[in-house]
Amino acid sequence: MEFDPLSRLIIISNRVSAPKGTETGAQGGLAVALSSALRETGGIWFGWSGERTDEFTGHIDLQRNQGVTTATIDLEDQDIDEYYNGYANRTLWPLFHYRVDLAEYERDFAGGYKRVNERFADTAVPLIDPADAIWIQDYHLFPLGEELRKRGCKNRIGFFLHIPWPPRRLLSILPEARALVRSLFAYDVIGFHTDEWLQAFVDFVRDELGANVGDGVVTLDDRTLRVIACPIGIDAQEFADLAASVKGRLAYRRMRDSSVGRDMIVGVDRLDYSKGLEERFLGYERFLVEHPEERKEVFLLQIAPPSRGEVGSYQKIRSSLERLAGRINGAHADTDWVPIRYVNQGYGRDELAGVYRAAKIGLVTPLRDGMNLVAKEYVAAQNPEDPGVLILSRFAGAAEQLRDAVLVNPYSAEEISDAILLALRMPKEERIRRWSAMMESITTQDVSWWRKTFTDALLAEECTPA
Ligand code: GDG
Repeated sequence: MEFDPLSRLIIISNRVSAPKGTETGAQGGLAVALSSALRETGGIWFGWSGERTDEFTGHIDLQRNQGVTTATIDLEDQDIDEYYNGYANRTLWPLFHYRVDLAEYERDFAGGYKRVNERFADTAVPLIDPADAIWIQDYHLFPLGEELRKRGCKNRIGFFLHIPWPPRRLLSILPEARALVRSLFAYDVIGFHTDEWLQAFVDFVRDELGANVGDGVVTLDDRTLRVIACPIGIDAQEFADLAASVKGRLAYRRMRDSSVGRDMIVGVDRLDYSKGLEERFLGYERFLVEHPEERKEVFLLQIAPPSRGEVGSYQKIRSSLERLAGRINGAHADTDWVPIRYVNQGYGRDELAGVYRAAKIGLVTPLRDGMNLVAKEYVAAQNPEDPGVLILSRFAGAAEQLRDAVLVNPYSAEEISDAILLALRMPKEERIRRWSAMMESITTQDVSWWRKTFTDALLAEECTPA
């Protein structure tokens, strides 16, 4: 189904990433996908500017850049502390990534989360026309659909969750779990990356809320909600082109020159405890110990730009990783070789593409991940005639599609070590066979497919009757 020319798309997410100039790779994959959806359908991207204000006024900053209209609001310090650093990143993120030990439950956080969702609804409502389709993104904004309905919004409203949906017993630990999940019945469609996350959601609404479960739909009282598994993709062709761009080739050459004939293993992750970085370093160390003959033939480049630095658990993971990298390098380095190059800064997407292409192994071992785009980017950047090997955690959503990666349990140092050896010794024909199958999958289900699949499902719904 194509977009009705009269329906605009209103995308609402925590942060808004406006197209910035024409520099290649200035925007992330999701931002590019959402911007291109808006360019095709017309509409608005609404969310927090990332800026602070002394007093929330509801003032909207409307901008138009490269055919995309953005509408942003500033938030107060208390909002940012309780909603963003608090409920979103100290409560929901750890719990939804199975880290019950790190999740904090404070009523102030829950209160701030509710208040900011109300503020989003209050300010967004005047921008919405009756024929618009609304698409809300991610765990920061679970209750926004319900808040919009309370304000009389009868539009089709969809929600996409970018992180895992946890098992029922885990989610029950959240004091507000039942009310929060009940609020999701305000939506018409909810999308998840995988069947596993979708099924966990269905289990919760059936067993905890008593919802009826049908074929792709769940019903609670008078509300029926469609649920779909719709894995996010990347723009695979664009990423392959980035690897071949001038900056991509320069980065490739620089990495090759500095490798002096050794095989590079690469990891690229936001510095986050869900990404399994400590376990990865330990698995790599095990490889060095178990295979002393291979030691100086390889090195690990870990790129990990810091994120969410105001949250204590992120400060902790940063310092413990620094210690661990220091210890491993101290124990194993030689005058002419350092086993881990650990880099805390970010790079341009074009440089990143060149780095991926120069790596014999992409080591992507999150303990839990909604999807994981780095795995797909690594595949897209490879040389088709001599591709590297992707080692991928079986607990990343991407493992449902990328069955031809070398799949590992990221908690097992032995499995990581075995996988590295297997990848280093893998014959070229097998590397090409595995890569071709993965490339086919990420090209078919790319980011445009994701966006279209979700918006088609949303547009197939009727507007909510009065
Ligand atoms: C959430 C979910 C889901 C990383 N370092 C640099 C850089 N990156 C880019 C990567 C990739 C993106 O950041 C990270 O995406 P991931 O999917 O790997 O992980 P999250 O940030 O946790 O994303 C995840 C995703 O949402 C989408 O639904 O897949 O499961 O957790 O694109 O390339 N980009 C640049 N420089 C860096 O140094 N330019």
